Amino acid sequence: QDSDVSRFQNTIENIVQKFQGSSLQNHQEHKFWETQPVGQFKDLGDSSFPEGPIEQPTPLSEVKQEPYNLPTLYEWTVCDMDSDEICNEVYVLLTNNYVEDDDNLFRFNYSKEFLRWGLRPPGYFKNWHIGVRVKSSKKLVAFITAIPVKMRVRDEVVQMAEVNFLCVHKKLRSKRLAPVMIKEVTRRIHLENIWQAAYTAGILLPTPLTTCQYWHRTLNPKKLIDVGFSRLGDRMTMSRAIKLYKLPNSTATPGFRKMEIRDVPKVTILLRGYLSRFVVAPTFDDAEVAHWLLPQENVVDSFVVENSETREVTDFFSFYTLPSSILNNPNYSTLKAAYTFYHVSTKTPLLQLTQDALVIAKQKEFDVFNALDVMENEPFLKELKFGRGDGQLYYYLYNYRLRESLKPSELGLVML
Ligand code: MYA
Repeated sequence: QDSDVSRFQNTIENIVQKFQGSSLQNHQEHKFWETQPVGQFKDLGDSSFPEGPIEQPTPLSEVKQEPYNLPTLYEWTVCDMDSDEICNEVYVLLTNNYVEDDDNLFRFNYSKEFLRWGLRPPGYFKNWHIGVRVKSSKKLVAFITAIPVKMRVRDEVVQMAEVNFLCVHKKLRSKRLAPVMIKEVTRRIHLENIWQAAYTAGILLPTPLTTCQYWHRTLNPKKLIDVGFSRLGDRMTMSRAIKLYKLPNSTATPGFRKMEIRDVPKVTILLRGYLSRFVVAPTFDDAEVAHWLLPQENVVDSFVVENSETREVTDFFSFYTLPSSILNNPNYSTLKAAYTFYHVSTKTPLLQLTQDALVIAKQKEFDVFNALDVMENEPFLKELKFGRGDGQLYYYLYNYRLRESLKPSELGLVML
């Protein structure tokens, strides 16, 4: 019966998306996206297409060898993230021009250490960190990146790129620079003989793999209310809110400790096992687990649960640190936010594991703890007093079609 219900929900979703799609096409064309190998709104619900690549690879010799043309005032640059100076230029561009919430109260403020972590996983390509400069002043005005990832879709592992950090300076918006940047990153990915990609965006494009939602767990109610992140509901007072969101002073799970390098092989096994349950999920090897999950101050925090007698690692939890700038507030400049990353529970209930993570995040003075409704997150969110955020996060695949869109719980992928 459950699967009937979910099939029904899927159908409804498809109808809603179809409606949004057709209304979008009436009001807004997708001049660029209509030319790309992605599912198109007009084809939604048509199950006659086979699953898998939309276009076949072309011989590498037929891939365009020279970069796409930019408007004459601009030039391409590779952003070498090893260089402090260039890393700083990227940081400044993103800090001033990257993603804002719908009300323009907050803007993501990825730290330099975070950008270096996020952009240099094992096997990364330097020339996939692409910038655009003004020729005359050399000012960095746009950016787009990709990193390699092995993604499993059902039973198939597909080498893909994850595309992220697309940003065009506010003064250069709506000049069709983004499509050129997307084509250029695509070209460089093709040159590595990779033909698929995954990406997320807060806007609806043709057409999502799934539509997810952020949930937020208040850790510092006073500040969140002061800066307009949350509001006191009816019959809620500040002192009640403080009481409601209070957390224990220490973690509850015996053997809960920071992940160490010696845990890597065990965590890899746990994570590979867990991620195999989802329809779409990355597959990580030891080197990738070490890169993505070993704790790094102010970047990523990871914990294991180790049985004190058997020394077995049974559970794992991680979150990453992504502050937001608070725009135009006289009292505060930064919102300190933690985001759930990957986790595995085999012995400790996920609810308890997450509660322990909340305790740690509170100790580390985070203001809010965010989670997506992907994987098996949904059930614990309500229990742990997360509130549903507004706005959606859409996940996309490039040049790979699935018969129908997924439920968030069928997705095992978290992107930064
Ligand atoms: S998501 C984060 C995106 N960044 C921001 O939101 C930061 C603030 N905004 C900006 O910097 C600009 O508004 C951006 C657009 C740069 C986003 N994903 O140049 P335009 C399409 C995909 O005139 P601008 C992230 O980083 C738009 O629908 N397409 O617009 C993942 C329109 O096309 P069409 C987008 O506002 C990125 C065209 O661009 C997005 O000046 C994944 C308009 O261009 C978006 N977020 O600049 C990229 N926003 O007419 C795709 C707008 O058709 C990767 N557009 O509707 C695809 C895989 C590639 C690799 C494949 C390998 C095989």
